[in-house]
Amino acid sequence: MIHLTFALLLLYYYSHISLRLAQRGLHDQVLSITPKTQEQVDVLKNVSTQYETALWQPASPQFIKEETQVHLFVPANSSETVKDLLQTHAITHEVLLANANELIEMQTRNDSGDPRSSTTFYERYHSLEDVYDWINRTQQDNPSTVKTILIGSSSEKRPLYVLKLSLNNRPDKKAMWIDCGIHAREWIAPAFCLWFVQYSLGFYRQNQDITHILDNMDVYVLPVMNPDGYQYTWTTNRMWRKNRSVSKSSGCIGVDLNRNFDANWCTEGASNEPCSEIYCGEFPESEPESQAVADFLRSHKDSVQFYLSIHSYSQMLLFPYSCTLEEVENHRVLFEMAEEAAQKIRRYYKNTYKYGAGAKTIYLAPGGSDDWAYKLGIKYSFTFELQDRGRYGFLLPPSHISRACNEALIAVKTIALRVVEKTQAPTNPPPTF
Ligand code: 9B3
Ligand code: ZN
Ligand code: ZN
Repeated sequence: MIHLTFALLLLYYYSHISLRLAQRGLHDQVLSITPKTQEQVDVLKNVSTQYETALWQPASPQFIKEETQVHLFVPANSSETVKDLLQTHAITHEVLLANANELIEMQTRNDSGDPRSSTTFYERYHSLEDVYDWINRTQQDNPSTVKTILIGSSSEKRPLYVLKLSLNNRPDKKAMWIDCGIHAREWIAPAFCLWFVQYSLGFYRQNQDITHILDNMDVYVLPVMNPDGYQYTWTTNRMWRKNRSVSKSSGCIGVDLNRNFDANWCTEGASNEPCSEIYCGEFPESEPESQAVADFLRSHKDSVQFYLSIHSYSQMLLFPYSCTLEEVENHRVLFEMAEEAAQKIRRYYKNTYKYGAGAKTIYLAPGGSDDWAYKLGIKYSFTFELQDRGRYGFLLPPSHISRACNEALIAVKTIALRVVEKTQAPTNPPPTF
């Protein structure tokens, strides 16, 4: 009896402690902070580099400026220190996500597929192992239309597989390329690549638009361009962005693959500091992942007309250039394509996407894959930033996957149809919208 009372007392005592810890924000949290003065900007730059935080937005502390929102992931163990520091400098913050751990748990739950769960495979996030398994199954189940092509391997020697969807054998067929998951923590991106493949295979000859697209173009899909980083976000650090190659000089890990391409490489908007989140690498294409993609596209540049790279978050349809404020020669055409795609998303999904040249719409940033592909000669080149605009950020709940992918899909179809229209005289009449 005494023991039971004691145990109950203990239980009572500890439940109060954990309640108090929770109230003081001792979960991993995401804060939204808008610095008002240069001093506050400097404090934030310090906080985001010195503490165990992860900057969600902007991509690097160098872009923090007055009157623009900063989204900062703050792990529980730094929470008090960071909040005290903000308070000392009279910096106000809002809590965007009060309990990030809960969301992370939600995203990795029942990955292997509980047969009783009501969501489909495509409405969940998948571990790297599951993605590889899915690639295998997809190819085996569609032997006449899907091929897997090994284009290279990652720095930790994981294979980089591209799926080639070829729904008919017309001669001299053009092609489009989609890559997902350059950045490890942007989980909605690989989810979109899987979604797109499944939709293409399932709705060919059902949906007029996808039929017209696939009749005129083969599709190359790289579901995870950065498998090492993706794996690392599942096992160790959900907020990891770069790949996992080791820098000899500093011991820091990771190159930002979207700063490693040969397009005004490592100029303003990238960093030559290996510990930075936007480290450009030792030289252009120094990383096996970017080199594999660049080699593949170089050897297929005559057929590939449309390049697309999927990222998150912030809801933007971007096209070159990001690496300079100069306009590309076909700026007007790309702008109109993005505009039409954004209008469709607004009409069908009541959601807003910004669109425009990267440098003017998001930030000046060199070394990106879309700019490089454009310079290679792929004149229809885009980067999509999918949902959301910061409510959940990189931790978009699985229940949002379907909407996020469907709206991106409508944008892809809209642009792909225009590319088909512009790059070949169609043998079928083009579809009516
Ligand atoms: C960046 C560059 Cl360098 C580019 N060419 N196109 C898009 C972006 C934005 C993404 C990035 O790498 O920072 C957003 Se996550
Ligand atoms: Zn990204
Ligand atoms: Zn992004």
